[in-house]
Amino acid sequence: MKRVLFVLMLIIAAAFLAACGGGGEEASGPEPVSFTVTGDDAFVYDPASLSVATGAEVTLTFKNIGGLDHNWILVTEDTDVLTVTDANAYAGITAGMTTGGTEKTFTFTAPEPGTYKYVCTVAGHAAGGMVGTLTVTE
Ligand SMILES: [Cu+2]
Repeated sequence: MKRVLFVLMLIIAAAFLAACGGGGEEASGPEPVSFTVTGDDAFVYDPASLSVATGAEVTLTFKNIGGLDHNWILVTEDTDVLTVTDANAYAGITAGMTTGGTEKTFTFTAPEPGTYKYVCTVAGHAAGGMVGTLTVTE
């Protein structure tokens, strides 16, 4: 009888260890992502929409393929893009002013889930259509 109990305890212990060891493959968070967005003198961002999981580390390259200055700043969805300045960048997420033919690469952590906009703050550019959408998912 004692032996049966001992074997039973061994089986329970083995099952317990197996259950605990199984968690090793679990991801620790969302995968990091890299985006390249171009901006041009027709006031077009390409792509004009991006999607990323909240908490993901984002490496963004903003490539100014025009001749004018352009930039890429993140703002909340309800921001009036016609009056926005670099100082309004959500959580300081901005490429900064980027001269024609140059690019800037920077990283940020994807914010809380929701819809955000990215916009060029050079006078007249957002009005001309230089606005994109960043969707942050759960
Ligand atoms: Cu611009």
